[in-house]
Amino acid sequence: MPSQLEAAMDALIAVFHHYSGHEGDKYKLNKGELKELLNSELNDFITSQKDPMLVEKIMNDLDSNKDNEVDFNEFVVLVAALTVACNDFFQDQKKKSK
Ligand SMILES: [Ca+2]
Ligand SMILES: [Ca+2]
Repeated sequence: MPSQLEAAMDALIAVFHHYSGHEGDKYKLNKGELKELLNSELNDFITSQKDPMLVEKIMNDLDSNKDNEVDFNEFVVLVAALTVACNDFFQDQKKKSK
């Protein structure tokens, strides 16, 4: 049995490759693939931002080597940032409920 963290890491890799394999480079997300991933996997986050340019902005922010694709290294930066934001949110909620 993998630990919870190992299962989460496996899931992260599986999700990335599920979308990155659709077009072009199998190991990178182009803008269309990134959009699909965000809409399917992070729909609450995307809709909460109410920003039609959000995918473009995320793409620009993440694509640190400027090849117009998001590789796994770039993708984990997004996941880490969102995870930190979620953790902050839960800590705030906990403080408020005390
Ligand atoms: Ca691809
Ligand atoms: Ca890139």
